[in-house]
Amino acid sequence: MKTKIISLALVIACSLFLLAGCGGKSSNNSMNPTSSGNTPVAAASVSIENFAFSPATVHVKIGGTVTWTNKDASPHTATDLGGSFDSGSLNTDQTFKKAFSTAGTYTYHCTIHSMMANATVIVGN
Ligand SMILES: [Cu+2]
Repeated sequence: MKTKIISLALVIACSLFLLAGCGGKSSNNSMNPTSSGNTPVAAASVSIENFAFSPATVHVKIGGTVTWTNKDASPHTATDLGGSFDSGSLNTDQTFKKAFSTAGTYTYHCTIHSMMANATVIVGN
């Protein structure tokens, strides 16, 4: 009987957590008007916050850098689907910096959370 109540509490806690994650994600994307600007920058920053990459798209010059910072309590990764970079697991406030010398569009995701997908780094002058 006691175990049943504990499992039920766990299920409810998990559902609340998922809902909170989704809410944070959707409200976050509209907050960054500079995200997908057409002008490439020499250095871009991406914060990983509320289970989302913010901004989801950055545009850097060839040779430019992108720095990711994990602002969540949960660990995250920034992992290129094409294999050209992988931050490994970043804990709270840890950063990962990558220089891009080849033009292209790099789509990356978090290997820990499948819903954190389709973020991009666009490299080109
Ligand atoms: Cu993650």
